[in-house]
Amino acid sequence: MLLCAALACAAVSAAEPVRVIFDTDIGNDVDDALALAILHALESRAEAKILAVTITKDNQYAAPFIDCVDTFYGRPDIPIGVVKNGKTPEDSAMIRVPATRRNADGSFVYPHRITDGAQASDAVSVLRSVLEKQPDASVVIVQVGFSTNLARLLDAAPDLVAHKVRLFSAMAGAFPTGNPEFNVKTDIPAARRVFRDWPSPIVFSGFEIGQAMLFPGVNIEHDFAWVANHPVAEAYRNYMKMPYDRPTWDLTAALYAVRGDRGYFSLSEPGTVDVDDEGRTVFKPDAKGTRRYLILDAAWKARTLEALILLASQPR
Ligand SMILES: [Ca+2]
Repeated sequence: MLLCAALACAAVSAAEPVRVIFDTDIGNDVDDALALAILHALESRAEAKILAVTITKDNQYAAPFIDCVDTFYGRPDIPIGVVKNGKTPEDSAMIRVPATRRNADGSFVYPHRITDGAQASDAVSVLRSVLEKQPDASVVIVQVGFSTNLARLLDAAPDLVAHKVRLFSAMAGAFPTGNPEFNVKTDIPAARRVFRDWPSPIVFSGFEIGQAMLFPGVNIEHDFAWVANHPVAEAYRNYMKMPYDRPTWDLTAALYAVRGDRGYFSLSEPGTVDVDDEGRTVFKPDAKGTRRYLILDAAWKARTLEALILLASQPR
């Protein structure tokens, strides 16, 4: 009797998967690809549900690469939206090589349907149509690139954002102070708009968090070897000369978005975040503020990094 009661209790209290939208500048650094792998692993564990992937790197191979990864994990129907007239159009081998590599018979090594970003829908349209279908206060946005898409969404549909989004998990800035960080300084007006006006709480993973935990390049060769061709491992090999270790910036924002209650990080006091003209994030403590930043406790660092490595390389 007691056992049945306990099981019934566990069944009804099982958490719903976290509804995630992943907004990425995929192609500018390899941590975006590892972060997407983590979200897929968390979806396989029924902890997350990837509602859409939207892209802020305005390059033709960004959407095809995302399509490769989503299809690789068995989820080819996740909506993909691309920025129009966006930042950083530069070529990137980490997305171009996996998205174009073919087998001897001419088929793609990583099957995908979008072969040019021009075929994909506009990111703001995708964000709107996906959010409209979600319950109120249910969606977590993981933004690991520039704020271009989310600033445009906030301009276009502020009420939709206010109703549907529960949390905004951003890899951006440096805390409590630091140099202008790439994701912020690449689109300063958009970052300023989002970090000042976004209606839900925002939790920042600053530059210093990912910098303190390096993804070991050796794990790319060992832990992803369960399959002959892995699009994320291939992206890693094409980003820089192997072997190299790389900061886990975007991975930390993805992990926090889904497992925010697992003690991988602690949180700063609440406050406000403004962006100065050089792209620095300026945090001001404020008891009524809704912005916080992650703090990495030394005692938890090894455990948190191990979670990132295991989830990123988890077999599908
Ligand atoms: Ca990124």
